[in-house]
Amino acid sequence: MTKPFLRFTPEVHQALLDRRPVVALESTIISHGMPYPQNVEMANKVESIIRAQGAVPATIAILDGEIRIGLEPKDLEFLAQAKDVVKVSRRDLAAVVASKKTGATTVAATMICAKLAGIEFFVTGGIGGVHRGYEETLDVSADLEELGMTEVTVICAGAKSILDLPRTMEYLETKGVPVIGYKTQELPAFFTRSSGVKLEMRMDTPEEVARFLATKGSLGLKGGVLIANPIPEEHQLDRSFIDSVISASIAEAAEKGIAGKEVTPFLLGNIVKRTERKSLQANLQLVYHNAKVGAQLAVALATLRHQQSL
Ligand code: PSU
Ligand code: MN
Repeated sequence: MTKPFLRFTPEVHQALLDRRPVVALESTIISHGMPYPQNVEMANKVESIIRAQGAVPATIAILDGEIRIGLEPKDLEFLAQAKDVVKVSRRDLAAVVASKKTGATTVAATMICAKLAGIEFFVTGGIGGVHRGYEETLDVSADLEELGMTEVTVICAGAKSILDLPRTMEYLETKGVPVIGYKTQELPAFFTRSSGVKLEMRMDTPEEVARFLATKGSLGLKGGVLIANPIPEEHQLDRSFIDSVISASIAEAAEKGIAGKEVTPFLLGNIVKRTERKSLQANLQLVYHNAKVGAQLAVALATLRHQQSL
C-alpha cells in the first residue's frame, strides 16, 4: 500500500491488508475540540476501547505534510499540546500537505483521508452542520458536503445545538445521506438524547447496520452514512441548562465578531468554560460510547463479508 502522501503505522497497514476491521478517528477534536490534558486522555482511551472490541484504531492527522493513518502515543501528546496546529477541512487539505505543515483533520478531512486509506468506519463526537443564523452567515460545515460524497460511515452522537438541527437534517436529506438512529428514532443532540427531530431510520443491532451497509455498497450508492448514537442516559445533561449555555455562547461569538472556521472551536471552548467542565465530562463519555459502537459495527461488517465469502 504505497499511496502518495499517506503514511500508515505498521499495525493499521497490516490490519488493512488482512481485511480486519479498522476504525478511523479525527484529530480536530483533540487540537480544537477539548482542553489539555483531557483531550489526550480521550485520544488514548478511544483507541483502547476500539481495540477491546476487536478492531484497530487509526487516528488521522497531518504531520509535516504527511497524512498519517494511525498515530503513536507521542504524536497524540504533541497534537494535544501544540498551539499552532492548523484546523484542516476539505478546503485546507492540499495546501497543508503541499507546504509540509502540521494539521488536525475535521470530520470532512478525516473522511477524505480514511477513504484514501481504505478505511470504512470513522468514530467522532459530533459533526458540523448548518449553523443557527445561517440565513445571515451562510455558515454550513463542509462536513455535510463530505457526507454527501465520500463513502465512509461516521458514528457520532448527533450534533450540538450550536447548530440548527432541523436545517442540518434537510441538508443531509438533499444530499441523500442516510441518517440512522442507533437504538433511537430521534436525532440525538450531543449532550442530550433527544432533540425533537424525528429520524426515518432506526437500527438496533450491529448486524442490522452491517446488512444495510453491504446492501448500500451492492446498489452502488455513493456517499457516506451517518450513525446517530445517543449519549448514555446516565451521562446526559439537562436540556434547558445546556440550551441556555449554548445560546449565551452563540451571543458571545456574535458580539466578538467570530467568523469562518473559528466559530465552532470558539463555541466548543466557551461551552466548556460556562459549564465549568460539566459538558466536558459528557463529551468524553459520549465519545467513548461512540467508539464502542463504531468498533462493533466495523467488526459486524467484517464478519458478514467473511460469511458471504465462504
Ligand atoms: N463538534 C463537536 N466537536 C468537535 C467538532 C465539532 O462537538 O470537535 C469539530 C469536528 O472536527 C468537526 C468540526 O468536523 O469541528 C466542524 O467545524 P466547522 O463547523 O468549522 O466545519
Ligand atoms: Mn463554518
